[in-house]
Amino acid sequence: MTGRSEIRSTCPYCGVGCGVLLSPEGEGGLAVRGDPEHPANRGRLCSKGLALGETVGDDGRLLAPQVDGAPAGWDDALDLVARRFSETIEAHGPDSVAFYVSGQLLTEDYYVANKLMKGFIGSGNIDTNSRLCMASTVAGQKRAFGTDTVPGTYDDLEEADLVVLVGSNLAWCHPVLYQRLVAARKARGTKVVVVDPRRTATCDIADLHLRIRPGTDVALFNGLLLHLWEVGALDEQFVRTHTEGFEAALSRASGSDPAATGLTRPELAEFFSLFARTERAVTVFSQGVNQSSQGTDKVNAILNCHLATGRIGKPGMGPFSVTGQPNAMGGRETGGLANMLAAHLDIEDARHRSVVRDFWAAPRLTETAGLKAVDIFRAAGDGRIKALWIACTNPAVSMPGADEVAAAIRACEFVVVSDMFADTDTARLADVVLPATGWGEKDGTVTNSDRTISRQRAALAAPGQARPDWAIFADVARRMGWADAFDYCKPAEVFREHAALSGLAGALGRDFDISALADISDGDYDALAPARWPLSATRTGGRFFGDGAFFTPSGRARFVAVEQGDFAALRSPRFPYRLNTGRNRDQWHTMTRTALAARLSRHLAEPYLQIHPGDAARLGLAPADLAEVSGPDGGRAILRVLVSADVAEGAPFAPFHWTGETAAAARIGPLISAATDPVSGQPESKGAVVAISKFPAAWHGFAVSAAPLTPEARYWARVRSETGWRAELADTEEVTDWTGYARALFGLTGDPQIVTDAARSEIRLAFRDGDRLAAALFIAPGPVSVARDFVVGRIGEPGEDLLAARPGAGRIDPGPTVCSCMNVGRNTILAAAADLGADLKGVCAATGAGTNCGSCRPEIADLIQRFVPREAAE
Ligand SMILES: Nc1nc2c(c(=O)[nH]1)N[C@H]1C(S)=C(S)[C@@H](COP(=O)(O)OP(=O)(O)OC[C@H]3O[C@@H](n4cnc5c(=O)[nH]c(N)nc54)[C@H](O)[C@@H]3O)O[C@H]1N2
Ligand SMILES: Nc1nc2c(c(=O)[nH]1)N[C@H]1C(S)=C(S)[C@@H](COP(=O)(O)OP(=O)(O)OC[C@H]3O[C@@H](n4cnc5c(=O)[nH]c(N)nc54)[C@H](O)[C@@H]3O)O[C@H]1N2
Ligand code: SF4
Ligand SMILES: [Mo]
Repeated sequence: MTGRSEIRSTCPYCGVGCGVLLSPEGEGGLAVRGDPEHPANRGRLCSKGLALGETVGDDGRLLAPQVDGAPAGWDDALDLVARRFSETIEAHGPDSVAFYVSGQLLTEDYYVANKLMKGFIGSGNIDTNSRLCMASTVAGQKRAFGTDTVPGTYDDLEEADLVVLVGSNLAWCHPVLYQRLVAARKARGTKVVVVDPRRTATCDIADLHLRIRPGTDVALFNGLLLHLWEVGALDEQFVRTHTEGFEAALSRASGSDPAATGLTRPELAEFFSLFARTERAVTVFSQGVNQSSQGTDKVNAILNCHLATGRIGKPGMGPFSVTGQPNAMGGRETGGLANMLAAHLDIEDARHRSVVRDFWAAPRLTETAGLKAVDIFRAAGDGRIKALWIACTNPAVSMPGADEVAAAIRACEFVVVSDMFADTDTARLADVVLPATGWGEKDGTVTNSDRTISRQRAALAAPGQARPDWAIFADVARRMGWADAFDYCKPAEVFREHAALSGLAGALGRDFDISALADISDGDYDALAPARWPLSATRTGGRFFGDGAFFTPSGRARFVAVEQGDFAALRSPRFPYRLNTGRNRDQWHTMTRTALAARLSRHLAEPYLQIHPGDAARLGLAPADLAEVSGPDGGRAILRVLVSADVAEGAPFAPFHWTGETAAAARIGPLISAATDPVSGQPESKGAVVAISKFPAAWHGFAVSAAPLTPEARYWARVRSETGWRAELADTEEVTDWTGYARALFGLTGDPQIVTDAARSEIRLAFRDGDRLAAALFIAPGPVSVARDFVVGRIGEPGEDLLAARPGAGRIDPGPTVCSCMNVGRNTILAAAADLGADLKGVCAATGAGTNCGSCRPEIADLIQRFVPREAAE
């Protein structure tokens, strides 16, 4: 039940698509709790969802349109955008313009943008950040099933006896689904296999962790297919009646060598036999599969094994692509990728095109696919694309070759960016920046990983002049001369049109059909409860393909013969390390929203390089040193060293969250090569070749401040803290005037109190505002060792002994935060564990850690297991 004033909505982060209940609290505040009635989460939320209330408000928001860096009125800005696009199309044709959009747009936003580009401008040049995310899955599913269909539902993870997680760090990236799996495993003893070269928090529940050599998934699943055939574990009836191409796939698979995975024979045998004998098996896959120059083949290697055993579309069985973004699926449903039409229809099919053309009364529907993300930016860089509109994504950070992408945006004649925030790395490069409303302020629908459509509802007023994306696109379309086709007043109108078009697709025998909602009233749209598609007169919710009916011309599923790749190409003598990249538990992508919540920055407050002890020793890197990482295309990053055997030798890991706003040199995008999968066009974001060396810092610093900091140093990283801001700093140049340096850093003019510890060559400076501490800076020749949370807590307090910089007597320094909901640090957990032993439940109960959303429980378990025996002995 909702409370009287609560508004039902959906979390804007991951593809789990959890329901939330929102209560506006006045002055822009928002209380958030999990919706007990939403089928995806049944009341649960993870740390990011729980902190949503701390990320709303006007802080950093773009409040008015900007043209050439100056505020402008909406009419002027929209006129300019429409005029520049129209003139460019007039002079150079429809393919001289492009849109680059996002899986974080709502379905209604996406529908309008896609209709404008493909139907009215008449080009296929609209692509989305889903190209960096789900494109390989889309391509793989289309090859096998004839459509981009996710066959199963979340319930399958709970009804399975075996869940294989391939290239998925579910514990951090889909935390609520992970919690559902943890609960199911407890109840029914589900076996869990994790296939990941890295040991992640997800491995906490793994019965078997297969640390494959990066990129060798095809060899593993080809080996599995062969094994299933050898031991007679195939569903021959299913293969014979409902599929085609099995022999070719099997024969190609027999050419693969599972030894290429680097796994031992017993490991392979255990996995193969577990899969062969467990009927109820679900294979969950994510970016370790998709983000690869062989991503589509990896997807098909997995699908082949499920088709061969007939384990698809039945309770507890099936391949399951977990989507990243909240509306990755809605984007696919509206045709937001350059090679798709709307409603899962195919651009290359003349009949499909004619249905869409007639439905839209489109003057010049595109006949061909457009440029994919990497190619859009290449074309913007070399002048083929002359007008580009980027909405709801931050490509100057997240694209491979991000430095070239930034240069291409700069070089392009006319660039429009729609974003919530004024100062993103991408917005700063645009000619026109349009203020968009964001989560909490906008209305529409999203589709999660298991095809459940949920409403996002507005609970707060739009800040300044911000407007919803669908309305901005429609306004420009009207100004370009298509007033009737874009005459929308509200998202419900867009949704009805989208649902009606899907009915035509359904009539053509396609999977995506929500025609039951085509006549939904405004009131029913407002009240729409989460519902899984298909939703038509003949089909409601449920699974696909259990009946063996596929969407290919023959009605049979296709096995795809896939070959294990050649990984020698990925190695280079000058760049001998293979950099793996991905996500942190408490940050979302380029941090524009999550960085607003101080507690989310406590978990991992700095960009880091996780590197194997053997590599670290070879490179002369000690824990907490800084490493310089460089790539063949000139990309460079400076990252904090985390020495850990969780990563394999030669294959370090770095999160890609940091931007030019949050760090001096920690964007990972410039290190990633623009090599893409030949079928899907998805970049290889998980395998950059890099060189690593120690960053020769002359000094390291740690700064805290009540006001924002402006660091000047070759290395810095800043985040919000509970009392203001904190930053890590380092440089190779000595500083002679620390007082002057600190004044510039903090924007303060007063005289600091200075303590110099000559024996350790350390300097500490503190600024006061009256008797309260306003800012402090700690400088040391090596990594600064102060109790950071303690120092952060002193800001705004009457400061007596801060420069001693050790926690006060009798006080425990809690250490870096592990549990962000209950704010419990590592040292607190280790202290409790030293008393209680390796008892996860006891430690959680004693400290409060892990008792709310539970996202941190794998980490607590890991800490206890790995550190207690040693630390207790010390
Ligand atoms: N906290 C948080 N959650 C998020 C997001 C976020 O930014 N923050 N983003 C969301 C989005 S958009 C997405 S797409 C999802 C991504 O969710 P995931 O795909 O689960 O996350 P990643 O960390 O990108 O990568 C998953 C794993 O792939 C492994 N891997 C690398 N190379 C290989 C390989 O060759 N084979 C195999 N089998 N594994 C490999 C990596 O070691 C990594 O642990 O997360 C969503 N959820
Ligand atoms: N190295 C490396 N690179 C990667 C990945 C990786 O694993 N490794 N993962 C890739 C993947 S899977 C993904 S999904 C991408 C994500 O990469 P991006 O899409 O670039 O990341 P976000 O930070 O989510 O960018 C969303 C932008 O939209 C803004 N925004 C939020 N809501 C709204 C809205 O309602 N309207 C508008 N107009 N703007 C809004 C935000 O402020 C932000 O600037 O990164 C990809 N890049
Ligand atoms: S798991 Fe967390 S981030 Fe994902 S939708 Fe649910 S609350 Fe949001
Ligand atoms: Mo993603």
